Order: sequence, then structure tokens, then C-alpha cells
Amino acid sequence: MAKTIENLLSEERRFPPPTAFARAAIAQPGIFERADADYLRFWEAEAERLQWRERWRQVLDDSKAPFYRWFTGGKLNVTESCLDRHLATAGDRVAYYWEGEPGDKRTLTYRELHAEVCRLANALKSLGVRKGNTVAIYMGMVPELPIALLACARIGAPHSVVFGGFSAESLGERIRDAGAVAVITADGAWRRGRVVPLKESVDEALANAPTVRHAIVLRRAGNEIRMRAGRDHWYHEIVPKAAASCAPEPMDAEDLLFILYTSGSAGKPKGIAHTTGGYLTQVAATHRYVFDIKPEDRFWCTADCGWVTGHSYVVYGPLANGATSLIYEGTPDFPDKDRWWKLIADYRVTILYTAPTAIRTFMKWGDDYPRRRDLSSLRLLGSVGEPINPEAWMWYHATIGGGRCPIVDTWWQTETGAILISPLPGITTAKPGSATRPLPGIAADVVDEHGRSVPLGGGGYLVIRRPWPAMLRTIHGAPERYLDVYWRRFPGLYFPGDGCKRDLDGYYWLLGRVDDVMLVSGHNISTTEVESALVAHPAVAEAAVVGRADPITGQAIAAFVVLKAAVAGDDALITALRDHVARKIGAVAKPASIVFTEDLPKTRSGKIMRRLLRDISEERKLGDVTTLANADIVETIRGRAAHSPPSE
Ligand code: 6R9
Repeated sequence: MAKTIENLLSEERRFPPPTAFARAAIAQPGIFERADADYLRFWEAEAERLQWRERWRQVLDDSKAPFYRWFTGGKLNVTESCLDRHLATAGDRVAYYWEGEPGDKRTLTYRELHAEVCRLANALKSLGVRKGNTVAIYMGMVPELPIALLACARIGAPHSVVFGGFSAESLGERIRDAGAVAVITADGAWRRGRVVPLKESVDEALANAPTVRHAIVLRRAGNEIRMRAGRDHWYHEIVPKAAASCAPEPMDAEDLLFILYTSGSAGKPKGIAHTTGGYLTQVAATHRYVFDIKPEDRFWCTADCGWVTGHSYVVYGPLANGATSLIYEGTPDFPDKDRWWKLIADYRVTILYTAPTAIRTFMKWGDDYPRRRDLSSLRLLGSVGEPINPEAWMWYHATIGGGRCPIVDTWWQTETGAILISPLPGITTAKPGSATRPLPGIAADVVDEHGRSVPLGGGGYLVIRRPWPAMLRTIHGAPERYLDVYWRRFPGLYFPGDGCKRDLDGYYWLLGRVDDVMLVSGHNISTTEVESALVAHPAVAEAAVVGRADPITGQAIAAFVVLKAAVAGDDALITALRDHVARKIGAVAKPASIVFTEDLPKTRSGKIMRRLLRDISEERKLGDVTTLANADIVETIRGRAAHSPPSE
């Protein structure tokens, strides 16, 4: 990896755990060695913290590897661990504070949440939904969304949540692939002061989804919708009158809990299959360790339940730990760009878990918005979804965390189910930009193209060497694809698709998807390195770089840069930025062209879509844009790229 990343890393800043974390949930450094010495016993002890109907016979069955099975023979229903068992000791504790975008509020204690889940579970049963039937869920971030997931789990019906920002076509494709028998949805969802017409998309999707017999429709936004007799049922007509208790369906540890679709780099979305016992074990454990969760905490994971982060750290992890969470329905800029900071002040949020894309957006908007509000309740910050550039880390730490909050940069995937690489507050000395080290019980490594472990200080492909309880079990309906995508690149090792470099302390620096790595004049250069160098310039809020075909260098680096508010982009700045990157990394990483833009093309979960930028840079017809959140910006960038000749 040339000398490139060394320069960035040599500026290494270190943040030891603050003394306030001396008594964190996991504060003994020996935990790593203990877990490593007997990782099955380590996970077994975590499973023992949950509520089981029957104990497992075997912790790990690897006889059909890589179709691993965890806690085989064990029986449980995840909702008993998440709800019932808290009733005796903490029934009146708040499970969710909720605030709608228009400002309406709701509070649900564990007791109330339990009752509501049981009611919806009974309503589903009355419509004929049975154990093993898949239910699609397509809603905004209202309390009924986690309730819907839990109601499905209560009766043993796997859920398949489709993010409310997806189109009717994407929804239909996912419903068909999962063979869903029912849909839980709403008339609409509030987003930036406008109504997203969810039910309209459901109607369109169901026109071509013959397996769906029923839809339950929550009235949320009050927009006019069509209800089809016999198929569609108002939530408020069937749920409140259903009984508030519902016996939990005993499930096998390996029964399907949910399917969640993740977009493949090409082709059909992959239905990632997660099961019951192992998944809950690991999301509960990681939520407790990584966020050092305490009963008095107010935890806010800003992810939508349409993503895995919402499944694991809005619903299952926090509830298994009896935690109190905040859920907010809308966008961060409604009615103004300080909405999140107002929420933190109003609810005295202690832990904030969000994504680098949000952090960089706030940097762009400027410090004024967070400064308006009292953020002193915060004690811990988290990041997930992309590498967090060291500069964004520093800003998050100083401006949001007031310099006192540790940051946990958590690496994981839809497929891994739970966090695998992350600092532990109380133990880990953080380095901005590094997810630090694999969590206890996780065996990660960095290998070369032949699958050989690369010594510390080197870079290559991230792999996971041992199975972990929350791992995906397969791709729904496509076991061969499961083998191809994750297990055939390096036999016996799980390959997540990410590039990674390890420094001499054994810290992991994630470098983005390997499909995005650039090859410039024979040097492998990661997009993350160059983007981080650009973001480190005081004028830059956000950057995306891609390699575009070049007759001389093989690939040339094309950069797309979002400037901070009130900075004007001109030719002098282009020269300054190119020199800045050359200074930080080396001349080889100097972008050949730089285009200024107000925004970058992102997926609906906020990840930069570099593939589209490559298409633009190479003047190709755009590939699949169905997962794109902000389609307009692509045309704008395309126009600008065409008028901006290479800088040299
Ligand atoms: C949880 C989630 C997974 C991909 C993953 C990686 C990137 C996530 C990261 C990170 C660097 C982190 N990613 N967290 N890269 N540092 N802390 O995001 O799941 O949507 O499936 O995406 O996101 O590239 O492979 P998912």
C-alpha cells in the first residue's frame, strides 16, 4: 500500500479512556485473553444472560461449515428476553421516548411496550399469520415500527423490514423474494415537513405480490389513501381491541428471526438471514460492552429500523439490556438544523450513536447549531456505517462530545449482525480514524491476495477467522450465493469485502470496499485515505474520490468535494487542495481532477456511492440507481464534471 497511509497515520493522536470509565461494563483488559482462550465458553456465558425455555445442547455446530449453527437445541423467544423478564423489576422504566417530526411525543414503558406488542401479535394471529410466515414491514420511524418487529418475533413470524425510503418497485421485489404473507405499513411518514406516501407504494407493490393476503395500516400522517376491502385493515381498528397478552411462541435457537435485504454491488439484493439465539446473544453483549450501557442511560441510536443498525441497536440490543432509548421520526434539519441537538438537550441523551455521513453534514452546516444547545448530558459517542475520517472524529469529539466523551468507531455489517471491531470504553485507547481492535471473542485478521496473514504494519483484505453467534446463516433462497460472496475468496475465512490496514499496535484501519480501491501508477491507494486527507483541509466538509481510467497512470484520481458553508470553490482552492493531498500522502495520491459539489450521491443509508461517481468520471451511462437517495445531485455533478478539465 505504497507509503501512502503511513503519513496519515503518523499524525496519530491518541485518546486514552477517561477516568470516568474506570468502572465501565467491561473494564478489565484481561477480557480479550480470556475470551480468546475459550471463545465458545465466552459466548456461552453471554447466552446465559438471556432468558431461555430450554438450554442448548451444543454451543457451536460446525459440522456443515460455513453453514454454522449456534446454541443448537436451545429454545427461546427473543421477546421474553427483551420484554417479559423486565416487567417484574423494571416494568415502569421507559423503553422508548419517541418524538415525531411535527413535535408530537410518546413515552412507552416496558409494561406498555409489552402490552402493545402482544396486541399486535394477536391481531396478526387473527389474520391467520402463523409461525414461519414472513411479514414485510414498511413504515417510518414511529413506535409501531419496533412494535411490529417484536410482534412478529412474538409469534415466530420472521420479519423483513424494508426501509420506508425505498420505492414501490424495490419493496415489491423484496416482498416477492421473501414470500411475505402480510405487510405492516402506515398511510404515510413525516419527512422534512412533507408526507412520504407509504401506502401508495404498498398498493403498487402488492399489485404484483400474490403471496400477500393482508396489510395492517397505521394512521400516522393522515394523508388520503385507498383501503382495499378484505386485504387492508386499519391498525386502530384491529389492534386496540386485541388482548394485551399473547403467549410467546417457543422458537429454536436456529429458527429464522428476520431477513434483511442488503444491496449487492451488482444485481439482485441479498436477503441476509439471521436466526434467533446467537443473534440476540451477541447484539445484547455488544450493546452492553461497547456502549457501557447503564439503567440510567438515555441511548439514542439514530439509525432507521430499516437498516441493520436499527434492528440491532434500536430494537433487540437495547431492549435485551432493559435500556431506555430515544427514537426520532424525522430529518435533522427540520424545522432547523439544530433539531438533533435540541433533542439531546430535551431528553438528556447520554449516548449518541450515528453515522459519519451525518457528522460530516453537521460539520458542513457549522458549529453554530450544536453550540445553541446544552449537550452536557452526553457521555459517550458512537459511529457506524463508513470509515470516520480523523478530522470528522476530532470535530465530533470536540464539538459534540465537549472533549470529554470517548468515541466508539464500530465496524460491522448487515451480515455480521452485531459489532465486531470497536474500541471498548474503559479499556481502549482510541486513535481517530481507526475502529481499533476486534472485540473479545472475535478473531479478525488482515490477509494478502493468497489468504496469508499480513504482518502488523501491512495492509490487505479484512477477514474473520472464526464464526460468531450473530453471523448471517445464509442468503435467503440462495445458499450458493452465500458461499460465493463470503467464503470462496479465501477458503475457510469469512470475507466481508473491505480493505484494511493494521498498524504496528495491531489497530485496524478500515479502508473501504475493496471494489473501490484505486490503482494509480502501480500503487494501491484507498479511497478512504485520500478522502480523509481532503477532509483534513479546513475548507472541506466532505469528499469522495474514485479512480477513473487513465491511459498513462492506469487510473487517475477524480475527487468530488463538498465545501464547508461560506467557502467559495475556485481554481486557487483546487490547486491548494491538490498540494495539500500531495503533502499529506504523497504526489501519487494527488487528485487529477477536483469537482466542487453541494452534495454527494449516497445510498439511502448514507453511504457514498462511488460506483456512480466512477460512471460519471468515465462518461458512462449510469448503472443501477435504485438505491440512490438523492438522484438530482448526480445530474448536477455530471454537468460540472463535463466542464471541468483535468487539472494537469
Ligand atoms: C452496520 C452497517 C457494511 C459496510 C462495511 C464497511 C462499512 C460500517 C464501518 C464501516 C469503516 C466503520 N462500515 N461500519 N467502515 N468503519 N466503523 O453499516 O452495515 O449497511 O451492511 O454496511 O459498511 O464497508 O462492510 P451495512
